[in-house]
Amino acid sequence: KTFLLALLIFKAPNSLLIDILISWRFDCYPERGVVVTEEMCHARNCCFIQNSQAKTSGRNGVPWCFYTPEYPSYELVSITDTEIGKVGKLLRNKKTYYPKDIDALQLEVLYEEDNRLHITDPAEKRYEVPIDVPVVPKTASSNPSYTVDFIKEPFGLIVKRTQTGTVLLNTSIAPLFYADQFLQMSTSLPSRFIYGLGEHRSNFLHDVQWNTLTMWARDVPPMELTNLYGVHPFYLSMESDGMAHGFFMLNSNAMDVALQPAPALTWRMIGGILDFYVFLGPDPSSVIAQYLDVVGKPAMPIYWALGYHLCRWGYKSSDKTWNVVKEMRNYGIPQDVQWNDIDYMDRALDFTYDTMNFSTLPDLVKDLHKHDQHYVMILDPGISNSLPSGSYWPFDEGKKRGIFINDSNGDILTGKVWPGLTAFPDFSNPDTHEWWYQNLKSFHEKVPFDGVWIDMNEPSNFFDGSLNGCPENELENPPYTPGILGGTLKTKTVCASARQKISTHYNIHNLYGLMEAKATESALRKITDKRPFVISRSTFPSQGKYSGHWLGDNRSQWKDLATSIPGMLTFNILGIPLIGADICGFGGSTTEELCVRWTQLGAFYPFSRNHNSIDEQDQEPTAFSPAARIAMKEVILLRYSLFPHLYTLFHHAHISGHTVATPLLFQFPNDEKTYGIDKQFLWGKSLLVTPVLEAGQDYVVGYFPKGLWYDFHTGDSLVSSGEEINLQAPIDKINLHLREGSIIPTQPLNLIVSLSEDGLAKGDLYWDDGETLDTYEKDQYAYIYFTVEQVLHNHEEAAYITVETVSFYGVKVEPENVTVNSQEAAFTYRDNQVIYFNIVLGTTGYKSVMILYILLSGEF
Ligand SMILES: *[C@@H]1O[C@H](CO)[C@@H](O)[C@H](O)[C@H]1NC(C)=O
Ligand SMILES: *[C@@H]1O[C@H](CO)[C@@H](O)[C@H](O)[C@H]1NC(C)=O
Ligand SMILES: *[C@@H]1O[C@H](CO)[C@@H](O)[C@H](O)[C@H]1NC(C)=O
Ligand SMILES: *[C@@H]1O[C@H](CO)[C@@H](O)[C@H](O)[C@H]1NC(C)=O
Ligand SMILES: CC(=O)N[C@H]1CO[C@H](CO)[C@@H](O)[C@@H]1O
Repeated sequence: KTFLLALLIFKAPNSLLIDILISWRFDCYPERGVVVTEEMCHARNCCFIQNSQAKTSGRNGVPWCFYTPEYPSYELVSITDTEIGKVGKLLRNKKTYYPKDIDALQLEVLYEEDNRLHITDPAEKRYEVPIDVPVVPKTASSNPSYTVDFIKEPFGLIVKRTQTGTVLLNTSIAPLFYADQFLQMSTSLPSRFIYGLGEHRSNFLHDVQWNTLTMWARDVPPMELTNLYGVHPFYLSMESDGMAHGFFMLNSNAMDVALQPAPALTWRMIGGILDFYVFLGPDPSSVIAQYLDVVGKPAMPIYWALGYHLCRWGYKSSDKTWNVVKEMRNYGIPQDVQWNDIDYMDRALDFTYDTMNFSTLPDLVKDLHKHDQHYVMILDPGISNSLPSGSYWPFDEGKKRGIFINDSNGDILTGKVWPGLTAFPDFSNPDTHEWWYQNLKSFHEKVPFDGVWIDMNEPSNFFDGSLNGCPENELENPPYTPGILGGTLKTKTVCASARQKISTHYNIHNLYGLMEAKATESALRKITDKRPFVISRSTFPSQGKYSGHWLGDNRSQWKDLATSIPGMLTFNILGIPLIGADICGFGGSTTEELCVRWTQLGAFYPFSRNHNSIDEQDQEPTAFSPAARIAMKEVILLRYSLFPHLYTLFHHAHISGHTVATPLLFQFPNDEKTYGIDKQFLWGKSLLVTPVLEAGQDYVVGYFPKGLWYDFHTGDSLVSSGEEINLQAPIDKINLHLREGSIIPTQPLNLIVSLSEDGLAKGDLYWDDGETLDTYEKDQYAYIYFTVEQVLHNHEEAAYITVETVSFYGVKVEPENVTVNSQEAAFTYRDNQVIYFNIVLGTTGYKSVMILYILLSGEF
């Protein structure tokens, strides 16, 4: 028998051989909570070697039960060329150990673009993820940067990068499974450097030491090794030579993604089809842009979204909320947005407010608007179903229109959330979107909110399944259940067998947050006729088109401060750049020092909100000592000064699929030392943020990739050979450095120019009215590109802009005079090679042009 032979091989007394093989063992018994025995393993025709490193099989250890190299799988029986690639036919003639194998598969290989390969299986009529992806072109890309080869039997697929020969995918390393409720495909990885695969709490760089990441949207305070709120089956992987590729599995079913040290990865999904894309980059930023070409680029945020947001659960009254706003004003601390958590609602009911304790809410919102501030409140999907008939329109009308999720008997499914027993809107039904819009619209007439925070949309349920539990069937108890927290699909959500318009909940659970965000976004467009502001807890690929995200219910502790950076970076590569953690932490009480450090880091979250839980100590900036308050105010002001730059970065995310908060490795892909960095990050290409992440520190060690850097605050230069540098970091300072060769616009409009060794620099500014929909698409914007071509002159074109000051960093010799458009300008030159001067020059209106020639003259 095959497995006996394999056993002999694996038991060869060559320890090196065994070591290598261990990392290449692919788990034949991934079921959780099972201690696999030899008999159980042999029943699956697999090899059994008990290993002391692993306590149980599955989850996170060396598998005891694993496939032999010749384990039966599909056979490729034909492959032919088509206009756009190839079609093949796969047949299986030996059953697997999961029910309902699909014996015949069609394989479609689509050479969609030079840097995008798409492989799918269109044969069987099965559930497919309902998100828009690009239409398959009619003809194949003319110059693909990849090759695709096949292994006939057992079937395998090999994708290589043409230029280097690097193997990006090799699926012949383990058998392909394709049963009704169990799809499994493994691939080798070209390196251990792999990123993405959200939403999990981990380092930015995933660990490949037997690390299984489970995906199933779930309400749980973030912790390691569990499935969290969102689902993102996308990874970015580094190759050698700084090249990178990406992989997107377009599947929304519950799944495990198992990483192992070979390095290799296994997709294990319990439904849908095999439909995936490979993005060839070749640099990491291009990989992300290519991924976002498929799922959709993020929306351009409304300008005030960039501001400082304040929120907490437990303000208890609108007057209390109002006082917070007034105190912020009194201390002159910038605040653009005030939020409320569920306490504003009457008995936690959506689309109501408590007319006793929140009686002044409409006035508060008017007052915010008068001060050019904005208001955002929470909404949960659960709609109370137990009020007297005729007293709660959202439920009565929803029931009438049949827009709620039904149980498998066809009755409205009853769950439990904050208001008690609830029904859940079925956002896969377009009628639900209309009903949701009408609810939002009539609430907006009472409380003219500016944005919506959608929470609890995994959807979260205080029952497992429903009030009446769930039936026993193959959807609730699939043959294989991924490593979901709680052990079953229904844990803390609705039954998998519940019925929704387009499919069973089993298939579309992970899309609940996306579909609710879509409904909310389109409702807000109609109500406000401005760019919608939506923040969602649960997310799925393409979410960035509709909403931002916050990192969930993190705690007020130093560790959570640090892990917010990997969370933020991961969501940036997943196309949801409007992201941040709750500043100062949500659960638990913060300390003053932690809150100051968190406000400093939070000033560099693309989405910057301080949010606190109920019954914890206050943590608004106004709640602390004068010294702490001032430190927080300073860094919030620093954020505000950088808005022109931040807004421009969001523009590039919207138009070109760039990241806003950027991992260092994206800018330095040839420097392997950057691959694991997640205690520092960049804004865009050039602004390096090095926060303090530990208690009691007045210095911080940061890595500086090779090159010339400038201290953003002083202009002092620093030359790094690619080394770690000790930086002073007193409690009132966050370290910020500007990479050579950049021009950063700050407000009021000042240009900060950091010259390269050769005296070059460039930068840009995107500017519009900050709120009109589709300004870029409608040509209602100014885009200004700044370049310094030589140290001696700077040339800019501008519109609707007044440039007031300019600073150049790295001017080696003091010029004799400075002229701006032939007018002499008074300037200040400092010993640290910084020159600073005022100019006032501007134009009004879009499409007008301002030309600015700056001449630094002297003996250089
Ligand atoms: C793909 O994997 C198989 C099985 O491990 C191996 O024999 C083969 O050499 C690999 N192919 C390539 C191109 O790496
Ligand atoms: C309003 O506030 C009071 C005092 O905090 C509290 O006792 C009461 O329960 C609140 N009312 C509602 C409806 O929440
Ligand atoms: C749920 O039940 C209602 C009432 O019978 C019906 O109108 C609606 O179409 C059902 N929805 C689904 C998705 O089955
Ligand atoms: C600036 O200095 C240069 C020489 O360094 C000189 O030629 C030029 O006339 C000066 N311009 C003005 C406006 O003083
Ligand atoms: C601050 C913090 O701990 N952030 C973590 C919160 O949880 C998310 C997952 O939702 C992680 O990605 C963050 O790193």
